[in-house]
Amino acid sequence: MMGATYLRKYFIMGSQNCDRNPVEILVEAAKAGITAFQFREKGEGSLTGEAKLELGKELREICRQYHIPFIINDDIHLAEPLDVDGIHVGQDDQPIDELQKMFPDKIMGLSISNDEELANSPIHLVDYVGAGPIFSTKTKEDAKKAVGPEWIQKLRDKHPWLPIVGIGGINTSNSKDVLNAGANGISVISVITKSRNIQETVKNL
Ligand code: TZP
Ligand code: MG
Repeated sequence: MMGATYLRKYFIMGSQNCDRNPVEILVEAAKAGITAFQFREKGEGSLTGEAKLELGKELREICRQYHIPFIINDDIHLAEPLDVDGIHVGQDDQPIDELQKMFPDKIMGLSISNDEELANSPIHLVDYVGAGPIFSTKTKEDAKKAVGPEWIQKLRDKHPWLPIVGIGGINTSNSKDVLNAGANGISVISVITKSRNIQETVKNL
């Protein structure tokens, strides 16, 4: 698979996913070789307002230091203050065509969970698609049905050049299945935030 190498080991996190300092976790993950980062501060226990902005700034600086793209989940009002490299949205967020006009130079990522969503998505306007949940996950409360690596294969057959990153329940044992199905990379939350050895975990993803 060529191109979109930044998708290979894409770490997603917010403070609500962390049992210890998120700044330390991101530094360890960056040193270990993650290729992209998404700040996803949402759900139970997440920060809001000024605290969210302040944490975002710290995480953004780490990404700058390690030359890792910094992508914001949903919060487009943070795109400017955090000087983000990209924006990731879901099916129920602001439409991609509007975002593309507002932020023509930023990486645009879109979540797609099934055939119906695929049919209704302007994939010609996105830089990559987040496909999943591939496996079942406890990290996202409202996660849709797990689709399995076969769905990546189907997406890949339909769209040979589309940058695809798998998401949901991915760990060091099953990441190869996602890559072998045709994904450019894998995105993970808990396997890194809960790892006792981030160096090893990232290496084995
Ligand atoms: N979208 C679909 S599954 C998921 C998101 C944000 C959570 C992935 O977390 P984990 O811990 O890697 O399963
Ligand atoms: Mg969203």
